[in-house]
Amino acid sequence: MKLLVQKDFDYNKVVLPDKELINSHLDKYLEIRYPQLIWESIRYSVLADGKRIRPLLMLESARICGGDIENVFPIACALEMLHAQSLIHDDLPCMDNDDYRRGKLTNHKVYGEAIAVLAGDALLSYAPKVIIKHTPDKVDKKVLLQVLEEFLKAAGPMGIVGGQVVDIESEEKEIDFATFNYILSHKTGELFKFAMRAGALLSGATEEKLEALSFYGKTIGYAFQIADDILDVTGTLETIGKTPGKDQNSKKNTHVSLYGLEESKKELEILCINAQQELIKKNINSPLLMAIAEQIVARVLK
Ligand code: GRG
Repeated sequence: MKLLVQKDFDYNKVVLPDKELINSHLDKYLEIRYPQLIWESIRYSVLADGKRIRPLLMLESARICGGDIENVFPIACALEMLHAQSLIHDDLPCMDNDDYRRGKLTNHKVYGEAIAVLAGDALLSYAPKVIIKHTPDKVDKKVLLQVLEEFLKAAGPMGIVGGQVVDIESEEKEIDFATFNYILSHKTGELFKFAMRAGALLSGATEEKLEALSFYGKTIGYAFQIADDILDVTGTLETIGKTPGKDQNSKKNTHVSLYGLEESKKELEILCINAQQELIKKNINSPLLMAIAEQIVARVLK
């Protein structure tokens, strides 16, 4: 099986309108209030130039399930806020200790550690508030509650926090595949899976479609982390927007440190092929989802 390439599909051009809509909603939700300093610090990180891959996936998942994307923006933006929070905290001296993120100085380098911690904390509690306050009334409350529960699960010790804890615990240790698998699927896979599930749930998807989209999300999320591990070795500050070589310096268990660069590239491609094939098998027609799987591979080969 081969990775399917979308001919004449200009990814950046196709996603631009949605990216602009996501950014304008984020800008609106994060208007500056009192105390100004915390909102400035939050806006500095959230509105910085990120790929917005998670909210883009959520919008597409809703579209292909026949949903109204107006219902999805608050949750898509809350997910981007949660992601930004994880980046702010991940960059702190007590975690990965990085000076650069999204091509500029990290939050704590500009605002200091105390405000960076608080910006993360504030985002974590403000994001669910955005979901509750801004999701249109026409969304079924039972569905909204399920989405909210899945959001909080993905954000907490059964999701991204759990992944990060096992990642930290495993530094400088030999770990088995089950432990490594847990790290990747929780640290990164959970937010991708949630993106696909939330879009589908809000759009009344059938159980079969929901399962297929969940599989796609968790598979490309896992692949995305392998790509991130590869780029930590092969990328530069200019291409990845953060300091390369951090994983090796902190003796982290990454796909590359465990299996080598070539094996990691192969595994990345296999996962993205599997994600594409799942869509084909379940008759889910989305040139964008096909292209995203392809882009994850293309990014590391550039
Ligand atoms: C969520 C409560 C809570 C705590 C966070 C710090 C932490 C716990 C988790 C770290 C998780 C982490 C940083 C995983 C790496 C995921 C990853 C590949 C990030 C890069 O994502 P991109 O490439 O970044 O989408 P942009 O900048 O484009 O958005």
